Amino acid sequence: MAMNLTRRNFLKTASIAAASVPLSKVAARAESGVVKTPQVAPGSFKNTKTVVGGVCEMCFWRCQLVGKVRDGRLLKLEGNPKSIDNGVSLCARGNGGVAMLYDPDRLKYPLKNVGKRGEPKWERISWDEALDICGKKLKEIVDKHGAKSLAIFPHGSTARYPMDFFERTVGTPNVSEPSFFQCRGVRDMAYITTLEIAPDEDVDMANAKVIFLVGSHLGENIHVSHIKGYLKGLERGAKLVVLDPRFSAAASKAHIWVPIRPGTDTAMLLAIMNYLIENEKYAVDFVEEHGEGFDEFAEGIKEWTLERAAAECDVPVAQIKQVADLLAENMPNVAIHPGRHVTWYGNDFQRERALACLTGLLGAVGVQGGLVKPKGPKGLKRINWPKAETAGEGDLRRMQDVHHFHPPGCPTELIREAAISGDPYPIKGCVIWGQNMIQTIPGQDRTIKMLEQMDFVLCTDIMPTDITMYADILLPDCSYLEKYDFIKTGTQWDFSDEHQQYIAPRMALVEPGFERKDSIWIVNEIAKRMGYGDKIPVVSQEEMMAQSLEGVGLTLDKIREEGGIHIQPGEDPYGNNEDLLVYFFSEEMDDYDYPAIPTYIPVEPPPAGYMRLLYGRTPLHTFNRSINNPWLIHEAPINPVWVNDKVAVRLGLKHGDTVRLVNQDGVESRTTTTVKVTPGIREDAVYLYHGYGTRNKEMTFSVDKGVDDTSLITKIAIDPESGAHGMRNNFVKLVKVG
Ligand SMILES: Nc1nc2c(c(=O)[nH]1)N[C@H]1C(S)=C(S)[C@@H](COP(=O)(O)OP(=O)(O)OC[C@H]3O[C@@H](n4cnc5c(=O)[nH]c(N)nc54)[C@H](O)[C@@H]3O)O[C@H]1N2
Ligand SMILES: Nc1nc2c(c(=O)[nH]1)N[C@H]1C(S)=C(S)[C@@H](COP(=O)(O)OP(=O)(O)OC[C@H]3O[C@@H](n4cnc5c(=O)[nH]c(N)nc54)[C@H](O)[C@@H]3O)O[C@H]1N2
Ligand code: SF4
Ligand SMILES: [Mo]
Repeated sequence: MAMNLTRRNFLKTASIAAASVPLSKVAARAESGVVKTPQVAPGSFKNTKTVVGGVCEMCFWRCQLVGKVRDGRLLKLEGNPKSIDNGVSLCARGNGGVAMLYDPDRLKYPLKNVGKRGEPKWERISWDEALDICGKKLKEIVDKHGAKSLAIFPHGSTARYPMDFFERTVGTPNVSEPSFFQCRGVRDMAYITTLEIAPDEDVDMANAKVIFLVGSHLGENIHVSHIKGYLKGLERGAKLVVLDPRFSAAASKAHIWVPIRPGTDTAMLLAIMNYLIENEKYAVDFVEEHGEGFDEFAEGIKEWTLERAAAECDVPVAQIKQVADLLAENMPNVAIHPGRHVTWYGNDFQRERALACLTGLLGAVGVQGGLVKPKGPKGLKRINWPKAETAGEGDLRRMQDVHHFHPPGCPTELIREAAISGDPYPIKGCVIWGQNMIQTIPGQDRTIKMLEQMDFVLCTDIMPTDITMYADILLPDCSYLEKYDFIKTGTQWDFSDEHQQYIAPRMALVEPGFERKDSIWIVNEIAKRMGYGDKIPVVSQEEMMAQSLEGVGLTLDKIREEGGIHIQPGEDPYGNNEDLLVYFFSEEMDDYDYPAIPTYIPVEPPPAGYMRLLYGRTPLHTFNRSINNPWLIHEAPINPVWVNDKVAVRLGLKHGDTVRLVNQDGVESRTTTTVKVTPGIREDAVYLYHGYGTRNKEMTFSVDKGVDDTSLITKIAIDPESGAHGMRNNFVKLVKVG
C-alpha cells in the first residue's frame, strides 16, 4: 500500500514525462514483471523543511530543485518555484533522485580491488590509504612515461575539476568525453563550420510555425524546459514533422511522420533543399546577404531530385514535396532541430552540415521560431588549474588533428587504439570520473583490452556500475544532492517578452552519507600526493563557489535568501544577424579535402536475415546511470525489443516472447528480453532502449535486466571530420528462447 501511494505521487509529480510519453511507459509496464524494491514511502511531508539550491543531475539538463527535508533526510524533490527554466516541473528521473540518494547499493567507502579487473573482490580501505595509492601509482606512471601516458575519461559537472587538473596541470592530451565523441560534438562542430554558432538545443520551438525533428524523439528524450518549449509550440499550432524509422512519442504527435530508411536522412535533406532552390521557395534575400558559396552549393546538390531521394529513403515523392512546401510556406519561423545524440553512422558531420544549411536556406536564424542564441549571464569566474607549459604535448595530439573538425578533447578511438597497440606511445594510467565506458563506448572488447593493459585504473563514481568492475581503486563521490560543484545559468525557457537570465549554484540539500567526499577535495588530495600541492586553485567546493560568484557580486547566502536562484534582466534573443554568415560551401573543409558541400554517404544495408539495431532513450531512465534506481526500475524494468508486426509473423514471434539478440559478428546478447510486436517500426530495423543489461551484480535491482545494446555494437564507424563514433551500423537476428 505504502509503495503504491508513493508511486502514485511520484508519477503525478512527474507531470511532463507522464503527459508526453504514455505509449512507451504503458508498454514497458505491460511487459514487466513486478520488481521488488525497498519501501521508500515517507509517510507524509508534514514537518519538513524546504531546502533551496538543488540542481538536478539525473541527466545533464540540470533543472533547479528544492528538497523537502526532515531530520536531515531528503523525502521529496520538487522543481524550484523560482525557476524561470523548468519551473515547478521535474521529469520522472528528476523526482527519482531521492531513491538514487538512498539506493542501498551506492558506493559508501573507498575500495581496493584485490581480485581481477572485471571480476573484482573489494576490500574496504581508509581514504588515506586510497589516496596514497592513487598518488603514488599515477606519479610513477607520469615519471616513467610522461603525462601523455595517462588517459582521462570524464563526464558531467563532477568531472570538470579533475579533468582540468589532469589535462592542464599534469598535461595529458588524452581526454575523451562522451558528450563530444559519442553524443553531440559532431553537431557542434558542423554548425560552427556552417553558421559559426554552437547550437546547443537553442531552437525556439515555443514560437515556431513548424517544428522539424530528424530522429530527435522528444518526449522520450526529456529535458524539461526543452519539452515545455516543444509542447508550447504544438499548443500554439505549430506543425510537427518527424523523420524517424520508428513511431516515436514525437511521431505520434506529428502532422507528417516520415518513416525514413535508417541512414538516409542526408539524401532527403539534400532533395528538400534542391527542390526549394529550383522553385525559388527559399529565403532569397537572406541567402544573398549572408550566404557564402551558394552557387557552388546549388549546383552541387542538383542531382538530388525528389525522385532520387524517394528511392534512396524509401519515402514517397509526394511526402518529401509536402515537407519541403510546409517549410517554405512557414519560413523563417521554422525550428530545424539540430539534434543532440547525433553520432549515428560515421557520416554524421555531413548530415549535420545539411541541417545547418537548411536552417540558413530558410533564414531561420535569430528569428522567432528559429535557431536563436539566447544570451546568458556574464561575469562568473571560471576556477581553473594552471596550465603547464608542456600541457597537451604528445603525438596523439597531432593525430587528433587528422580529424580536422574534432570537438574538444581526443577522439576516444585514438586513445583506445594507442593504449592497445602501444603506438605512438604507451598509455598506462587511466582515470575514469563519471563515465560508464563499458556501456557508453561501442566495441566493449576493445575497451576491456585497453583497461586490462593499464598499470593503474582509478575510478570515481556514486554507484557500482559495469565500469567500476575494472577499477583498482574505486572512490565514492558525493552525488549532486550532497555537494556544491556547479553553477547552472540560463535564460527564460520560452524566450518570452520578459527577457530574463538566471544564476543557480548547486547547493547540497543534505549532508554527504557514509564516507563520501566531493570531487574538489578528492582531486586536491591526489594532486598533493603527485607533487602538485602548490598548484591547487581552491581548497574546497565552498571556496570554489564563492570565488566564481565573486565575479558577479553574489554570495551563496545571498542566493539562498533569494530562493536558490538569482534572476536578473536579460537580452532579446532575436535579431543580431548582421554579421551572420552561412557557409553553404565550406572552403575550410575543401582545404582539408572533405566534401565541402553537404554530401550523402550511403550506409551498408542489413545483410539478408538481419535487421538494423537502433536504440534511444526511455523517458524513465538516463542511460545506465539511473537503471538501478529503485523507483525508476520499478516503472521500467526491462527494454523490450521493438519488432515490426509483419516481421514478427514471418519469424513466428509473438508479443511477449523471450528472445536473445545475435549480431552480424556472431556476438550474442548475454541476457534476454521480451518482444514488443508493433507496426510502429520499419521492417528493416529493431529498437532497444539504451542503458539496460547491467552485468555488475552489485547493482542488485538491475543486474541482468534487459539487454545491453552496446554489447551488440561491435562494428564501429568513425566520422572522418570529427573522429566521433558511429554506432548504428550493426545488425541483429532474434533467437527465441524457451
Ligand atoms: N549504445 C549506446 N551508447 C551510447 C548512447 C546510446 O544511446 N547507445 N548514448 C551516448 C550519449 S548521447 C551519451 S551523452 C553517453 C553517456 O555516457 P555516460 O555519461 O558514460 O553514461 P551514464 O550511464 O550516465 O554513466 C555515467 C557514470 O557516471 C556515474 N555518476 C553519476 N553521477 C556521478 C557523480 O556525481 N560522480 C561520479 N563520480 N560519478 C557519477 C554513473 O553512476 C555512471 O557510472 O553515452 C553515449 N553512448
Ligand atoms: N529520458 C531521457 N532523456 C534524455 C536522456 C536520457 O538518457 N533519458 N539523455 C539525454 C542526452 S545526453 C541526449 S544526447 C539526448 C538524446 O536524444 P536524441 O538526440 O533524441 O537521440 P537518440 O535517443 O539517440 O534518438 C533515437 C531516435 O532516433 C531514431 N533513429 C534511429 N536511426 C535513425 C535514422 O537513421 N534516421 C532518423 N531520422 N532517426 C533515426 C530512433 O528510432 C529514435 O527514435 O537525450 C537526452 N534526454
Ligand atoms: S530533465 Fe529530468 S533528469 Fe534531467 S535535469 Fe531535469 S528533472 Fe533532472
Ligand atoms: Mo548525450
